Amino acid sequence: MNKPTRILFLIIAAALLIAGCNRTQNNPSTTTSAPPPAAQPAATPAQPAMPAQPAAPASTASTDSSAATIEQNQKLSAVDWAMKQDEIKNDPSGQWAINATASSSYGDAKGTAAWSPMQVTGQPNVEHYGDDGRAWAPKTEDGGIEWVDLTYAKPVNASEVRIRESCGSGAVVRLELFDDQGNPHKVWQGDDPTKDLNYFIIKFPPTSYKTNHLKITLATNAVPGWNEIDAVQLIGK
Ligand SMILES: [Ca+2]
Repeated sequence: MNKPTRILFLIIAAALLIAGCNRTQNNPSTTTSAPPPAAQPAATPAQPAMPAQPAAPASTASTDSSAATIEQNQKLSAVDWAMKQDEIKNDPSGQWAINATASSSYGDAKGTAAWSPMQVTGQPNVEHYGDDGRAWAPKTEDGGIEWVDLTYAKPVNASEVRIRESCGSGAVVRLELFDDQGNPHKVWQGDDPTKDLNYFIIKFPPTSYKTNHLKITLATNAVPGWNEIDAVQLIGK
C-alpha cells in the first residue's frame, strides 16, 4: 500500500468508526422516543398472571420516559408474583385439601360441580381473578356469614394456612383448626387484607396437637359481590 492509499484508507476507517459510534449513540434516543411499542410486547405475557388492578396504570402512563420504568417494575413484580405462586404450589411441607363441605354453595352445587365446596380441594386451578366455577362460591353474594370445612390426608402440627382467594378477596374473618379429638381451636380472627388473586397467609406457632381439619369463616357482606376460594394449603410437620 503506497502512502496516499494508506492515508485514504485511514480516513475511510476513521469515518466508519465515527459513523459506528454515532449509530451507537443514537440508540438510547431511539429507544427513549419509542418506549411504548418496544416495551408493551415484552410486558404482555406477564399480564395474565397479574392481578387486574396493578396492570391498569401501564396503559395510561406509557407516554413518557418514566412509563418505561413503571412498566419494567410491573413486569418484575409480575415475575415475582408468579415465582411465589409456583413456590407455594410446590411447597413440600404443604398439603392441599382432599374433602370439603360448606355452609352453602352457588346454585346448591353438589359433588364436583362448578362452585361446589369440592372446588376448594386439590391444587389451585383458577388462573385469573374473578368469578370462576373452579372455586367455591356460597349461595348468595352478600348474605353474611358462610364457612367452608376442609380435611387433609396427613395430620400435622400445623404452623401456617394459605387461603387462595380468587374473587371478592378480603372476606375471611376466622380460621379454626380441629385437634384429633375434634375440638375447635381458633387460630386467627380479624380483618383479611387480601386483594385480587392472592394467598391470604396465616402463620402461627406450631400447634401442640395434630390436625388435618380446618374451618374458614367468611363475612360475605364485608366485601360486595361474589367471594370465592380456589384452594387452601395446610402447612406443618
Ligand atoms: Ca379450585
